[in-house]
Parts: sequence; C-alpha cells; structure tokens
Amino acid sequence: TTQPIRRALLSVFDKTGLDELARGLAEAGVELVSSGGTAAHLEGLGLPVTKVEEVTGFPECLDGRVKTLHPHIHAGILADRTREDHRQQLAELGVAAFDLVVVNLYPFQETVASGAGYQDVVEKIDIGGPSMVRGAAKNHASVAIVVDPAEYPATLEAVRAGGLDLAARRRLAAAAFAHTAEYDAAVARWTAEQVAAGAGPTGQVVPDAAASSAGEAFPARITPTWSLGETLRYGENPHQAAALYTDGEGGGVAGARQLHGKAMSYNNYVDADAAWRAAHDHGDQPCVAVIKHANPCGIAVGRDIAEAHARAHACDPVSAFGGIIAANREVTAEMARTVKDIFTEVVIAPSFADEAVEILTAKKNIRLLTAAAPVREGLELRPVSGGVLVQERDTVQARLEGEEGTPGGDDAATWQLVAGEAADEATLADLQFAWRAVRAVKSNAILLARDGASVGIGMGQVNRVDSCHLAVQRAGEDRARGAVAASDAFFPFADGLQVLVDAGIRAVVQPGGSMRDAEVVEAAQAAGLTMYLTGARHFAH
Ligand code: 93A
Repeated sequence: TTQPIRRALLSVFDKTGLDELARGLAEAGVELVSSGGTAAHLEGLGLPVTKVEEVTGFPECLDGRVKTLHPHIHAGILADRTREDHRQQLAELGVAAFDLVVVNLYPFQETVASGAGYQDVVEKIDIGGPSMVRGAAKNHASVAIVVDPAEYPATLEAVRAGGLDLAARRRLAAAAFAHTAEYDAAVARWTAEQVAAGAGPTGQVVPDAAASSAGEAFPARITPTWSLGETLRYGENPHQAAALYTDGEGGGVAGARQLHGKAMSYNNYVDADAAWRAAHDHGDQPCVAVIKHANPCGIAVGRDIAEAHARAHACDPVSAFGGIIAANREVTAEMARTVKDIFTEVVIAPSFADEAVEILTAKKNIRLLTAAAPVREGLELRPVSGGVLVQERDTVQARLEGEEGTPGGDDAATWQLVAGEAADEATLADLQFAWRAVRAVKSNAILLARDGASVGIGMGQVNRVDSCHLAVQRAGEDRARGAVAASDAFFPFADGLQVLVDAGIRAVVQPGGSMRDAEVVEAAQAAGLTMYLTGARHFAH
C-alpha cells in the first residue's frame, strides 16, 4: 500500500518549515509544482519548481482568487491510481497525477481576530486551498495530504524511505477533513455574525462623567462595545430572528456557561435573567427563584438550597411546570433529585455538585447553566419604537452577603411603623423577605410570604386590587391566613388592603406615599394589622 512520491503539489500561505521540506523532496527526486507565491519562494531557494500556470496553461487571475482551480490540477489530485480507468483517462487528457499535496490555508481566523475590515476578511476566505485539501483527502487511496507544518519532518522521512503507506495517508486525510471543517465553521460563524450585526443592537450605553442619580446631565453616550454572543434559533416567537449580544464582561446570564441541554432560546434567556436576579436579591441565604414568563411563581430561602427549592416550588406547583429555576448556591444532589421529577426548562446556579449533574443530565432536554452573579451596576436599556430608554439599575435592596442595606431597602431599621404593633423578630424577617422578593414581580405586585417563602403572588395586573385577589387566591385560605404581604407600590385606596385583611394577612410592608395613605393606615389600624412603610417603590414593568 506504500505509495512512492514522485510529484508533489505545494501551495502554502504559511511558509514555516517549507525550505527543509522542499529541499528534502527535491533531493529525493520529487517534482515540485507550486502556486505563484510558493513557487517564487522555492525559486528563491534555487530549487527546481514547475509553476501551476505552466501545468494549467492558464494564468493566475482575479487577484489570486483563481490560481489552482483548474482541471489540470484537480484531475491530478483526484485520479484514483488503483483504478485502470482513471489512469487511462489521465493519459488521454495529458494530466500528470500528484502523489503528495501540501497546502495550508489563508489565515482567515487570524485575519478576523486582527480586527480587519469586512472586505479584507472576505478576501481571506480560501477557496482553492480547501478544494485541494478535500480532493487529496478524498483520494487518500492514491495521495498523501499534509496541512500541518508539524507533519513535514515525518512526511519527508517517509518519502525518503519509499513513500507513505495507506494507514498514514488515511490518518492525514482525517486530519485534513477536520482542518477544512474547522475552517469552514469559522467562516460560517463570522458570516452569520455579520448578518446578525446588521440587524441587531450595536451599542452599550455609557453614562457621561456628569451623569448622576440626581438626574441632571443624565444623557448617556452609546459606544459600540457589544459583540455577538450567540445567534438564537428565533426570538420571542418563531417568526422573529434573534441573537444574544454580550458586553464581554462574562457576568450574568449573557456570560453563562451551558453544561447540558438544548440551545438556550430567547425566552429562556429572558426568564433565566429574571430568575438569576431574583435569587441574588437574597444573597445572604440560600435562595431559589422559580420563574415563568419573567414572573416568579415561587421564591424562597432555606437552610440549604434543596430546602429553598422545595419551598419555592411549593408556592405554585402548577405554574412551576416548565419553569426556569435559579439557585444562588451550588445545586446539590438533594435538590437535583427533586428537580428531575419536575418538567424544567433551565436550571441556573453558580455551580452544580458532580452528583447533581449526573442526576439532572439523565434528562436530555433540561438546560444546565453556571453563571457569575448578575451585573448590578450600570445602566439598563429598554427599546421604545424609535429610540431607547436608559436608566440606572434598581439596586436599592439588592444586597449580597455581608453588604449593608440601603435606605428604602430591606433594612427594617429604616422602615416606619404606621399601624399595629411592632412586628416580632420572625414576622419582621418575613416582611424583609417579602419586600426583597416582591421586586422580582411585575407590577402591580403583591407577594404573600411566610417563613421565608412566597406562598401567593399576584403579578402584572392593571390594578392593585386584582393583584391582591390573585395573591390571596394563589395562596389559598390556609396559607394566606397569618401570612405577611409586600406591595411593590403604595395602595392608592384602602380596597386592595381590605382584600388582604379579609384573607387574614397579619402584617404588610409597602412604600407609602399615596394621597390616601391616611385612609389606608386607618383600615390597617381597624383590622389590627401591622404596617410598615419603606419609602421606596419597586415597580418592575
Ligand atoms: O484565492 S484562492 O481561493 N484560489 C485559488 O485558486 C487558490 N489556490 C491556492 N486561494 C488559493 N490557494 C491558496 O493560496 C492556498 O490555500 C494557499 O494558502 C495560498 C498559497 O498561495 P501562493 O502559493 O501564491 O503563496
């Protein structure tokens, strides 16, 4: 099976190691055929070389786009010398066969990485090179293909020893196909990026130096620092094209690493972000948030992450079906054992215990992500038709382990008791939990909690009374009675509060600030309900 090497085609962009190889081949009596630049290089070394142009009788043209793309070259590469009919045809056509093809491709990836412009990158898409590589690799029965200068010494040694055997040619062919596949994947990726970049967002908002929360001089500057992270299968709906852009910082869900499961969808990202942020609003304790359609259907803290998950899930098991789960601590095997029996789209956590991965990956479709904490600083953008809204993030009550609370946040020392008796320690802890948790809920938001777990959530209603009804109804009579409530904004009338009173809620935390606060406080007093005002509102639209 050893094929003696008599004629070699050399066409390399990277001339590393070329001198030794070409000299060695020439000394071994191998005829060298080369494309323009390579031929010139070999002539410079004083080696005998036949130019591709001489073989084809056709000039290299179109700035080199057509050099080796010619039947005189490709028939010489593709003829199977084990076949009589192929040998016959070559003879009739006057085509000489190649025994060895040495090619390396235009540096496409390197050109992209260098930040070169569009057309420069396009010119570095090698067409003739991969054609020779694939042709020679296909015809490994007759031809040896070398794409890597690291293979030159061994190749030369084999040539001197009489040629390359079939096993060696097959191994080289496999490497060659892998090489062109990788190359083409890079070309495809870059091209898709260009398509997406034309349609997608291209900027990051950077506040002007003078910008401050005082509001004056907020105008921000947009700098194009986002880059395409991933082209998504589609957007919110299948007829919408979509992509994920990242700020390159590696934080939050955009910087997440996927360990398992199908590709993330647009909606998965939206929900994973909501879940991830919600879970991190309770940084000082193990916390799990279960999200559906960007709203929590359960948030809970626990002594450990498994307990937090069990209690978050228990808030609304019906809605948790097909949900997105975020855990702010490592997912343990214990938590994984529960999750695996619940249809879940995504689990996102700082890490997964090995055993948890084993348990969860038994489910083919569940997506497992690890991520760094959500980005808490900086600005948020929301497109409106014809423009984009920019605001500072609401970090008022987000606090990580060991951080101090901010006024208006969950630090009860900054709250104002306006009705009923001061809450005991356990009730106060629940109110703090509820106040932290309610900000993850779309307005109008009412969140009922007990023992560090949400038990009923009313979200996204266009009036607060309906949100109160929804929260109470979701909790059910038993769980509502004796629970505490948080409201993301003030009660404009006493009617919403009355719904909570009627359901047996013991204590309420809310921002206050309504024109009718007095009326609302009076209703609380009359019901013997404890009420705190925080002074800060947490709308989430
Ligand atoms: O522009 S191409 O796609 N058209 C061709 O016909 C062609 N033939 C070889 N690029 C082509 N090549 C590439 O040119 C090879 O893959 C190699 O990277 C380079 C070698 O050119 P030269 O020998 O002129 O330096």
